[in-house]
Amino acid sequence: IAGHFGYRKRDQHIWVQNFKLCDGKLQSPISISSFKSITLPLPALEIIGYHDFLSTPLYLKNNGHSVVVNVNNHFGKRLPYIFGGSLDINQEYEIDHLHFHWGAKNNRGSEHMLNGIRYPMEMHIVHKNRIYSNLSNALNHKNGLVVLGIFFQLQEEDNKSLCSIINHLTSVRWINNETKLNTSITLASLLPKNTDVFYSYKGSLTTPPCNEVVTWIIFSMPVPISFSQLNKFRLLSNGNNLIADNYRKLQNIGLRKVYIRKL
Ligand code: SG4
Ligand code: ZN
Repeated sequence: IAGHFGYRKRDQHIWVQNFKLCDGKLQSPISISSFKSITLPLPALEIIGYHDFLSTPLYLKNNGHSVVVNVNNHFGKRLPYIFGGSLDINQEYEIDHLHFHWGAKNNRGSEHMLNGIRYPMEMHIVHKNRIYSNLSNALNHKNGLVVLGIFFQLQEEDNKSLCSIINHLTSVRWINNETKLNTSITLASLLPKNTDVFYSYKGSLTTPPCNEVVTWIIFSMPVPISFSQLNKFRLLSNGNNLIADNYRKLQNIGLRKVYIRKL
């Protein structure tokens, strides 16, 4: 969708020259602080179909900016979707794809920061409003997308739930490489154990064209990943450079409010 853009400091500075929206007032990512967030008595986020195995074949692709698992629509089967929480009543958002942002070093990689912490990786599960026919149409509407943000935290042991994806990373080392996963996955296995506590705010795509159409939902609890698993993401390349450090610099919160749902 976006064409060429880079993540180095001098590259990020010129995003706005080619993509005017990147200069807006509702940009992402931001630094989130639990103290500065507004507690709301929000209902739980309803997460439907996340325990079902995704329809196969599932494709893993290196698009030069990230590695993406595309979720395809399967005739007769409803895509996993979300509603409730901080989302407008009666609006349902169905999954489109998921992708990752990671660092070359353990002290960086996540796009959002939470209470001063930058995690080594952040996963985005991108959902589009069911009223729009596809992702590019949704990008033209303020209520077009909801992205779930999930932080990863290093631990000693492998996270078994990530194996089906990580085992295939060597097959998508180079830009535009695509491979079929040989086992299906459930989205539930990729979520934190606890999804009751989350932050929500109005923002944008964190990449060009930076459309301000995203309701962000960031889970407070991180998901574990081992050092050796994270290292496999770090080998991915866009042809000229490693993809690692594919996170956008923090954007101003401005007049926005960040809400938190607690138990
Ligand atoms: C990544 O580059 C994805 O590969 C893109 O997905 C995604 O664009 C982009 O990030 C921005 O998404 O959740 N980080 S983000 O704000 O979802 C879109 C595809 O190009 C439009 C499919
Ligand atoms: Zn993302």
